[in-house]
Order: sequence, then C-alpha cells, then structure tokens
Amino acid sequence: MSKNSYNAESITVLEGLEPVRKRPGMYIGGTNQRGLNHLIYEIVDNAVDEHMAGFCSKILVTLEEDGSCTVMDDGRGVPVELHKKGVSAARIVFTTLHAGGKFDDQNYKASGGLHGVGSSVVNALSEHMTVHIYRDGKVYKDEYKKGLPALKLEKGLLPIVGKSKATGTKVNFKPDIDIFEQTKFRSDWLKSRLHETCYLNPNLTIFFCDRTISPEERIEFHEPDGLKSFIKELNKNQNTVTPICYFKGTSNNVEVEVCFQYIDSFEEKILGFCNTIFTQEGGTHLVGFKTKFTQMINSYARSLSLLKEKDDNFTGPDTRNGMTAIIAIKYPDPMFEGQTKTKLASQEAGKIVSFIVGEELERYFDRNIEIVKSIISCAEKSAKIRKAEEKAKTNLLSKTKFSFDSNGKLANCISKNPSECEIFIVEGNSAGGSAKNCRNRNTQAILPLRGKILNVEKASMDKVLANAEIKTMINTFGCGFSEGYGNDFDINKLRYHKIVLMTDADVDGSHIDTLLLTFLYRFMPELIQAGHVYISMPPLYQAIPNDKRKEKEYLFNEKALSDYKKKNKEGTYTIKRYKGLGEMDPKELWETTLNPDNRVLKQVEIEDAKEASKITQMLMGQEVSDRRDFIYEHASEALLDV
Ligand code: 0R9
Repeated sequence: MSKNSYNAESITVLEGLEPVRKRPGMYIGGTNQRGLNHLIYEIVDNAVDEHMAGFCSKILVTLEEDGSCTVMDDGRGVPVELHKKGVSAARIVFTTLHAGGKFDDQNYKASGGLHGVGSSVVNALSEHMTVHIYRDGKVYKDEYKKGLPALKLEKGLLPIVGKSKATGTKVNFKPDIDIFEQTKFRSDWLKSRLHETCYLNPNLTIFFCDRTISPEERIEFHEPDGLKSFIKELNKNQNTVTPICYFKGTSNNVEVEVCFQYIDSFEEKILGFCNTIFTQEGGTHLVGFKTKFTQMINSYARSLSLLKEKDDNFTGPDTRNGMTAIIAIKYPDPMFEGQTKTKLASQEAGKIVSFIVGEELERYFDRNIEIVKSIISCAEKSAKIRKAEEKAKTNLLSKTKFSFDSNGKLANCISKNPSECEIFIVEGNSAGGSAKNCRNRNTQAILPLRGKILNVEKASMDKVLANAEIKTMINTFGCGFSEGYGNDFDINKLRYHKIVLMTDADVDGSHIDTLLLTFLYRFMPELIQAGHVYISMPPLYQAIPNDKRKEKEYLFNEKALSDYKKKNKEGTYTIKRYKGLGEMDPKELWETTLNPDNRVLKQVEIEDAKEASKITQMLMGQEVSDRRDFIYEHASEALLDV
C-alpha cells in the first residue's frame, strides 16, 4: 500500500455515539447558534483535510431549502472496503466516535483531533444524514437517523446506487431540533469561515449556495494569493505604513507561514492558525512569533543606533502596535488547551516558529532596511504613548477607586456574591429611574447611561480612559481591563456574573448596544467569552383583551404578535406598541424586563461582539462605499419609529 493511501486496518475505533447526544456541548461547544454552525465546519474540515492531503481541489457547500446542509468534495471518496470489524470503513467513520484514519506524518490532522472525527459527531446530532461516496467508478450510499444506521447492509458493504467517473464524498445532514435551540444556520458566519479557509488554502476553491434564499446563485471563494490577500482584506480602508511582508519556511516537517503589515493605528491584530483552523485563544505559535519579533526589532534598533545604550528595550506591544499579522502553521500532531480547546499547547511548535521567524525575518530585514526603520519608528511612537498612558492609568486608578454610588448614578445591589449579582446598563435616566424603583435590590444593580457612550474604535486610549461612562463601567465591574498596556484584567474580580445591556428596541437602542459591545469586545473580551454579557429583549407589544377578566399578554417579537392575532378574533383586543423602556411604569418594567421568571435575555457570543466592532469600524470609518453598501443591505431590517 502506498504511503498516502488508506489502510482499513488503521482506523482507530474508540467508542459509541451516545455520549455525543447526552453532552453535545463537550463536542461542539454548545447547542446555540455557534454550535449549530460548527456542524458544517466539522464536515467541511474533513474535506479540507482531503485537500491538504493533495487529493481535493473543490468543495461545494449548500444550505438546502429543507434546512439541511450538503457538503461535497472532489477527493478520493471515503474508503468503502470492509474494515476488519466486518463492516464498511465508511460506516465506521460516520458512526464511531474518534474513528479516523491513522496517517503518516505527510498528512496533517485538523484542529481538535483526527481526520473523520467530526463526521460521527455531526451524524449523532442530526435528525438524518445521507452519505454518497463516488469511488472506483461507482456511487455508494449510506443513511442514518440520529446517528443510527438506517440501511441494512449486505455482507457489511454499502449499497451501490449508481455509476460515476467522478470521485468524491457528499454528505447531507439536517440538525436535530431535539438537540439545538434552533436549527437555522447563520450564513454570514458560514461565508466568512469558508472565505477564511480559502485564504489559508490558496489552491482550494469553495462554492457556496444558499438555496433558502436563491436556488441558482453560487458564490465562489478562491484566493490564489493566500495570506497576502487575507492581510489586504483585514487592512482594507486603513492607511498602510509598510508593504506586506510574507515568508514561509519548513523545519522538522513543520511548515510555518507568516504575513504581516503595519497600518496607521495603535492596535495589534495577530491571528494564528494551526492546520488551517483558527486558534482563537492563540498559543505557542504566537508566543514564538512575538518573542522572536520583539528581540529582532530591539536588536536592529540598537545596531542602527535608534536605541541608545541608556534606553530601555521596546516592549513586545510597542513593537506590535499597528501590526496586522497572520501566523499559520502546519503541524502534524497538535495539542490544544484552553476554555474552547483553541489554544495551541505544543511547545515544539513555538520553538520552530521562533527559529524560522529568526532566519527569514533577518533575510527580509537585511534587504529592506527602510521597512525596519518604519517599524522602529512605529515602536518609538508607541513607547512614548505607553509611558504617557501608564501615567494616566495610575492617576485614574488611584483617584477613582470603586465606590458604590460615588457619583449618584449607580444603584448597587446588597449582595456581594458575584454569582447571584446582576447589573443592568440602562439607556436613559427615565428608564433607569423606573428600574431603580422596581428591581430586586438584593441582587440587581442599575447603572443608567446618559446618551450614547464613546465610540472606542475611533477614540485614543487617553480619551477612552477619560470618558465618564466608560470609567464608571470599568470601576463598577471591578475586574480591570485588557486593552493597551499594563493588562490588569482579572475575571475573578468581576462583581456581577450577569451584565445586561438594557436598551430600547429601536434604532437608537441598537446603536447603543453596538457601541457597548464594541467597548466590551475591545476592553474585556473575556467577559463575553465566559458568557457574562447579555442583552435584554423587552417586549415589543402588549395585547390587551377587551374582556377585562382576561389577562394582558406581553409579546416579545413579531412572531408572537402574529401568533396572537391568529389565536384571537380581530376586534376582541387592542395592541399597544412599546416605543421605549421609559414608557413602562416600574411594575411593567419589572414584569417584562427584570423579573428572572418572565424576562427574555439573549446571551452575547463573541461573534456578536466581533460583528458589532466591525460594524462600528465600518460606520465610523473613512470608506464611504462600504457604509453605503451596508445601509442599502440592511435598510429593510430597520424598524423606524413613526
Ligand atoms: C464532504 C465531506 N468530506 C469528507 O468527510 C471526507 C472524508 C474523506 C476521507 C478520505 C477522502 N475524502 C474524504 N472526504 C480519505 C480517503 C483515503 C484515505 N484517507 C482519507 C483513501 O482513499 O485512501 N476520509 C476521512 C477519514 C477516512 N477517510 C478514513 F480513512 F478514516 F476512512
């Protein structure tokens, strides 16, 4: 058997699928929107593995009209021959947890684990799954319901349902509504994930088709310039300070690709990937890159006499302010840790990245000394600002120690047990006043905001720290913040385990939510990651029956309104539309928005906050065409107050 070919003996079989249905969160992170979309990524990643092994160049992802998803690749097709357990290898791949081919080190394993692992997890969490395998001139088929085989096999082999010259694998699955909160995929997240995959795999083309919207339309993702185009996209609409630097190197069978560019900004944006999967929590590859990069900049700054003997070295963040970078490695057997298992833990990876960055960067810098000087000049500016900010921060922390109700705005709760404490960030003094009167004083704190908070995307750090609303939030939450210098964020010091944004259900309210989320995303992303941030969803309407003996009903969304209208005869009720929280009296506000028994809260996910930050950047940024496109695209969704 050749080196790259499959060996039925080599599948590692570990356990059955019951644990997946019992504790789906352990396998896909959760049963929310993110977990749901994750199902598609698992299947696509298996097709991408086949691409990385050198056998697949096209993947087609389709969101079907019936709510299912189809992923198809043009690889070799999952092996169908008999496994030593007496059943087709393909069936083992789709029904056995941790079943995957054991490959030699010429192939790479995907993020969380092994080839083929995800297929069985997705199968277990699907109402049904159908697999077609195009191989050896034949088309094989298998079917499952909630992970259990639905076809009886003859002699353990999959039925042949047709002939075909093509090779590949097609998987169609429909998420199980008994498992997920809801089963509609988010196509915007999916599209950006597929696009990202193509930046990391320049020879791959992914087609995307959303049949729930348009049966014909097909989007094509293909990025032959790979990481360079990715950086270009990330830095779109920004003033660039250096050209894009790109290099690639291999050592010990580990491939390291680095691409970076400086822009006129004081932000560092460094994305890490391992085997084309985004390592959200970073890890050793990023540490290796950052450490070596700082060393090199300091060493060049000294040899160019831009740092004198008496001067301190630049800090790591000094050298990276304004940098957008992507570090993508291919590592045969990665280990992951962290809350979401997306932090690369393999020490060897860090050492190899550091080695390759040292070698390649020196080669690049020696040929492009003007670029080194531009980077050092960015570091000088950053160091200057850092020193000024360190001073400002010391002043802020010493002068404005947290004190309850210090400025008369915060109405704190009595309990000091963070796990039961909630803080409501309320739009406007009027709603704030009502909320203060009706809350549960024991566990609910109210912090009214005056108007809109500062847009942290636009403002400099000292402006941000001088802003009264932001200062109050930082002091009130009690856990510090992690933007810029001297990261003093400590989640263990958080005073409230639920931070609830409570704004009106109108355009202004959602703008305030966007600004607040942008602030939290930039300064305290860990709060969102740990699930402490919520948005309150006050009712949009109240249905008041003419018959006074009947109960009034709060309707939280348009669907609830249309359901109510279907259930009740026209003319037997009136509908009151809430324009804002300030319109509710304290009793109504308690019943609908504060009372944990009735209220509706939406837990914010990091993608929501990322999106908010992106929207803020776009709406406040320089690029008019993007802003115009966004407004056209979303105009119909705006609920305008008339
Ligand atoms: C549409 C999504 N695609 C897949 O899930 C997919 C899995 C897969 C695959 C192989 C080829 N294409 C695939 N697509 C494959 C083939 C061979 C060897 N290794 C992998 C071969 O022909 O020799 N497999 C993923 C796991 C396994 N195959 C198995 F080996 F474990 F069965």
